[in-house]
Amino acid sequence: MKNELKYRPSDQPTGGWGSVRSLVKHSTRQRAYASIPALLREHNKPKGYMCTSCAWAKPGEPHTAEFCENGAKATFWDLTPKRTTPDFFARHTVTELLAWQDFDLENEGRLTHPMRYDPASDKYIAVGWDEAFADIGARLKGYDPKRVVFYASGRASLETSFMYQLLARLYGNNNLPDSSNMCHETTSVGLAQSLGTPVGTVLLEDFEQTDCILSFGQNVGTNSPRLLHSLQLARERDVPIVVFNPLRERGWETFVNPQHPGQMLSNSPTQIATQYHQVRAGGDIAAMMGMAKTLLAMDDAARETGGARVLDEGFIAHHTTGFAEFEALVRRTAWPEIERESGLPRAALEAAGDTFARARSVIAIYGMGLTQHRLGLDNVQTLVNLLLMGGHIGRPGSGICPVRGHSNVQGQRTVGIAEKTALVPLDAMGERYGFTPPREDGLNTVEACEEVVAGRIQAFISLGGNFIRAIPDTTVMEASWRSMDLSVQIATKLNRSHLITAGTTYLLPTLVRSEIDEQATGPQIVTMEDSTTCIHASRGKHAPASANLLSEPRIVAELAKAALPPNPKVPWGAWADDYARVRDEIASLFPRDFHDFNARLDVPGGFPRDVAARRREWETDSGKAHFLLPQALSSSFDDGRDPNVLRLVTLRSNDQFNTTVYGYDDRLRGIHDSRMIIMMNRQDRERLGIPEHGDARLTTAVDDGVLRTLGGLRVIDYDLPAGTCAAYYPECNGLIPLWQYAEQSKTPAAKSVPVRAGPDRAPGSGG
Ligand SMILES: Nc1nc2c(c(=O)[nH]1)N[C@H]1C(S)=C(S)[C@@H](COP(=O)(O)OP(=O)(O)OC[C@H]3O[C@@H](n4cnc5c(=O)[nH]c(N)nc54)[C@H](O)[C@@H]3O)O[C@H]1N2
Ligand SMILES: Nc1nc2c(c(=O)[nH]1)N[C@H]1C(S)=C(S)[C@@H](COP(=O)(O)OP(=O)(O)OC[C@H]3O[C@@H](n4cnc5c(=O)[nH]c(N)nc54)[C@H](O)[C@@H]3O)O[C@H]1N2
Ligand SMILES: [Mo]
Repeated sequence: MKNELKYRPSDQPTGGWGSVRSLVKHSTRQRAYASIPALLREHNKPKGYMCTSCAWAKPGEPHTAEFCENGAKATFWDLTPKRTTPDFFARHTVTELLAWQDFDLENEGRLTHPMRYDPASDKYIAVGWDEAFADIGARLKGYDPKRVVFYASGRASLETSFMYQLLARLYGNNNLPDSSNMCHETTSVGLAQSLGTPVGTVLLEDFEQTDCILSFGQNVGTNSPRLLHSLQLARERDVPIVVFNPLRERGWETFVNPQHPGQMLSNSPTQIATQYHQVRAGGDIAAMMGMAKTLLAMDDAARETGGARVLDEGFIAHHTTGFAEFEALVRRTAWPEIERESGLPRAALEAAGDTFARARSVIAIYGMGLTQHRLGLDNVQTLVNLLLMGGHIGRPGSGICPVRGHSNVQGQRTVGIAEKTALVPLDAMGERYGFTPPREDGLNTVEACEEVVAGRIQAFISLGGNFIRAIPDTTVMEASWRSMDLSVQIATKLNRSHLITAGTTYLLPTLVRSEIDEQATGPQIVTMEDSTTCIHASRGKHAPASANLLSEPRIVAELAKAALPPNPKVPWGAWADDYARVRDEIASLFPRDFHDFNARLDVPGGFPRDVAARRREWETDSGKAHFLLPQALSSSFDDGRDPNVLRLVTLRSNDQFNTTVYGYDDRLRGIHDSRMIIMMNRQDRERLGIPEHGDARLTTAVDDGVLRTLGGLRVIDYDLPAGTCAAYYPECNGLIPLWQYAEQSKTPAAKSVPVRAGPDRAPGSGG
C-alpha cells in the first residue's frame, strides 16, 4: 500500500512537546511502555546501560532524563514485546518477505531462535545452536581464508569487537570492513594525515568554554539530539553558532529543552544557529576557502593598523607545516569562483569568517555532509586548516568534533576492527596468541562489495547491521550476493540483508545492550567508546527477549571454537564466561588507552583515550600538524556544468536509525506518512517539468553502462539551494554507483549523487 504524503513546513522547535508526543506514540506502537521508568533510571546513567542509538558523549553528571526522543525510540524498538518466532517464518516464504518494507520486517519484533534458510521450502527453519555452529565451523574450515569477510556494524561492544577481529586474524585474513567505512572513515584517514589522530579532539567540557561553534553537514536534532544540551548552554552564554547545511534543519534552528519545565511551559525555544548558510551540496570547500580568505584579509588589516591579529602566528610557526602553501592557494582563489561553487554570497562568508576571527576558541562540528563526498577528505582537512589558522586545536574550548554514528563504531576501530594492518598491533597479537597474523591489508566495505560482485567471496559473516541495504548499487549487489556459499547474520531483528540468501544462510539472534547478559561468572558488563573518545561501561537491566538468545561474545566464541584449531592461549569459552578477562586482553594489547581497564569502568562520564593532539603533540610523520591543500573547490562527482544534473543528498529522517525505520514521519522536516519523497527546489522542479505535488523519477547521471533509476518519488517544494535535492536513505541507495566513493577513504559518496530528474508518468512505480 502506498501511503499518502503529508507535508507542512515545520516551524516547531526540536525537543519540546513534539518530542514528548512522539515518545508516547512510539512507546505505544511498540507496546513498550514498561521500559519508560527504566529509561529514566538506567539509560546512559552510571551503573545503567548505554544508549544503542547515537555515539554522542554521556556526561559525568547526567540529567534526570539522559535520553532523547530518538534514544527512546531505539530503546522501545529493542524492548518491544513483539517477537519474530519460528512460527512467523513458517507462515512466510522468503520470497514473500522480500516484498515487505524495511519498517514491516523489523516491526515484527525481536528474533527469538537461530534459523537456517531452507531452499526447498523457501523458508527459514529453526536450528539448534550446536548444529549451527558445527556446520558454520566446518564450512569455514573448507574456504580460502582470503575469500571470507567479517563485517561489523558499529553497535557491538569493545569486548565483542576485540574477539571478532581476533577470530578473523586467527582464521587468516584482515577482511574486517565495518560501518565506519561508510561513515567517518573519511575522518579517520583525514584527521590522521592532518593532526596525527584518527579521532576528534573535543571533550564534552570544551563546550562549556568555547566561544564559537561551527557546524558543517550534521543534523543534530535527529542524529545526536543530546548534543543540543551543550549547544543550548553555549547559546545561553551568547556563543555564536554558525551552520552550513543545504537544508534548514530544525535542530540547528530552535530547541525547547524537555528537561526544562519553564521552557516547556512557556514554549519559548532557544535559538541555536546565529548564522545559517544554505551551502549547495558539495560546496563546503569553497565556503571554507571564503572564510579563510576573510581571515587573511582581516589579519592583513590588523597588521597594518597594529590591531589584534587574527592568525595565531606563534602556533602556526611552532606547530604546523604547509601554511604558506595554503595561504597562497587561498589568496589565489577568487571570490567569483568561491561564490559559484559554494552557492553563497561573499557577504555571508565574510560574516562567518568575521565571527570566527573574533573567537578565542572555536569548535568545529561535522557529519556525513562532509565525509560522504568524492573530496570528503579535502572537506575535513580544509576545516582543520581553518582551525589551525587560529590555533584552535589543543586549546580548551576548541577543537575538531566529528559526530560519529553507531554507539560504538569508533570503539570497534580502537580495539582492532580494521582492514588496514598499520592500525593494529599485529606483532603483539601474534606474540601473545602464538600465531603469525596475516600481513596484507584486508577488504574495506567498497572492496568487499567489488569482490562479491566479482564472485570471489565465499562467505560473509555479519556482526549486526544490514549490509546490503546500507551499501550503494542495491540491484547489482543483491544479485551478486546470491552466488556466495555462506551468509551468517548475527542480528536482533529481521532485515532485508537476511532475505538475500546465499547457498547456506544462518540467522543468529542475539541480546541487545539493555538486556541482562548472564554468563557463568554472573551478569556481565560491556563497554563502548563515545564520539569524544570516552569509554563507558554498560550493564543490561532487562530480561532477554527470548531464552534462546546468546550474547554476541558467546556467539563469536562459539564460531571461533568451531572454525579454528584449539589454541591454549586463546580460551574463547573462558572469555565468554567472564568479559573482564577480555578487557584484560584489550588492556594488554592497547595499554596506552586501556591500562587498568577493569579498574576504570565507572569513571563518571567515561575515561578518555589518550589523544596526543589535545596536548598539541602531533603524531604525524613530521611531528607537526599539517595544513593540507584541497584539490578543488567542489567535493562532488558532479562537475556542475549541466544545469539539469542535480546533486542528490541521501539522508536520514527523524523516524529512523540507518536502515531501521521506526515510522514514516520526519516531524522536524514536516514530512509525514511517506518516505518515497524527493525534496526539491521549486525552480528546479518547474524547469524539469515536474508538476507540483507530482511524482518524479531520478536517474543517475553517469555513463558507465548501468541504468540506475527510481520512480514514484513524490516531489516536495523544499527550501534548499537550486541544483541540490534530497531524499531518503536506504530507499535511494540503488542510485549510487559503487565506484563513487571518497578518494582515499572509500566512503561511498552518498551526499551529492549526480542525478537527472523528470516527471514520473506511472505514479507509484517505485523501484
Ligand atoms: N536518530 C538517529 N540517530 C543517528 C542515526 C540515525 O539514522 N538516526 N545514524 C547514526 C549514524 S550511523 C551516523 S553516521 C550519524 C549520521 O548523522 P549525520 O552526520 O547528521 O548524517 P545525515 O543524516 O546523513 O545528515 C547529514 C546532514 O548533512 C547535510 N548535508 C548533506 N550534504 C551536505 C553538503 O554537501 N554540505 C553540508 N554542509 N551539509 C550537507 C544534510 O542536509 C544533513 O543535515 O547519525 C547517527 N545517529
Ligand atoms: N545512501 C546512503 N547510504 C548510507 C548512508 C547514507 O547516509 N546514505 N549512511 C551510511 C552509514 S553512516 C552507516 S553507519 C551505514 C549503516 O549500516 P549498518 O550498520 O550495516 O546498518 P544498520 O541499519 O545500522 O543495521 C540495522 C540492523 O542491525 C541489527 N542490530 C541492531 N542492533 C543490534 C545489536 O545490538 N547486535 C546485532 N548483532 N545486531 C543488531 C538489526 O538486525 C538491524 O536490522 O549505512 C551507510 N549507508
Ligand atoms: Mo554511520
